[in-house]
Amino acid sequence: MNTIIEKLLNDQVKFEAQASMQYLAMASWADANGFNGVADFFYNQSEEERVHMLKLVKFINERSGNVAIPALEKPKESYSGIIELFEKFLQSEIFVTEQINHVIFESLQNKEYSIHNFMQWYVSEQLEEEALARTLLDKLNIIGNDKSGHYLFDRDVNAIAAANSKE
Ligand code: OFO
Repeated sequence: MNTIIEKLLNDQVKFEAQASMQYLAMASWADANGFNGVADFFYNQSEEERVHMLKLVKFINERSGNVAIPALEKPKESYSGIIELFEKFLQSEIFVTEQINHVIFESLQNKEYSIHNFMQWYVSEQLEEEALARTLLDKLNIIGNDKSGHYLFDRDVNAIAAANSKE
């Protein structure tokens, strides 16, 4: 495997793993602070990111590349409230999208068309996740700091997410 691409795919393994651990920390914070719906939402997101990471690990191995399982940074653990949680979610998704775009750019530069093809799955995934993060954050910004609004958001977050993914 082209060494530039191998390095970029390994970096992407780290970003997906980092997102998974970040969402796990966010789920745990929500769980500990009485937001059970938000906690379930982020437990699921954490699981999804782990799947994204695994898909890359398996792909690199299938293509006879070398996988370097990365050390991760400690995720942020405490939050001022659920608005900050969803701001962090959107920021994290935007960051991952930028990194995926970089892998795609380099695959084309290096004429690695099968990598380019493989990465298209991540492009669609990011489109959905960024849209979801924006929708949920928009809703929270409408609600503002109203506690009963947060209660209803927490109760409905999984339904909102499911409805959004069908749009
Ligand atoms: Fe891995 O899908 Fe978002 O970050």
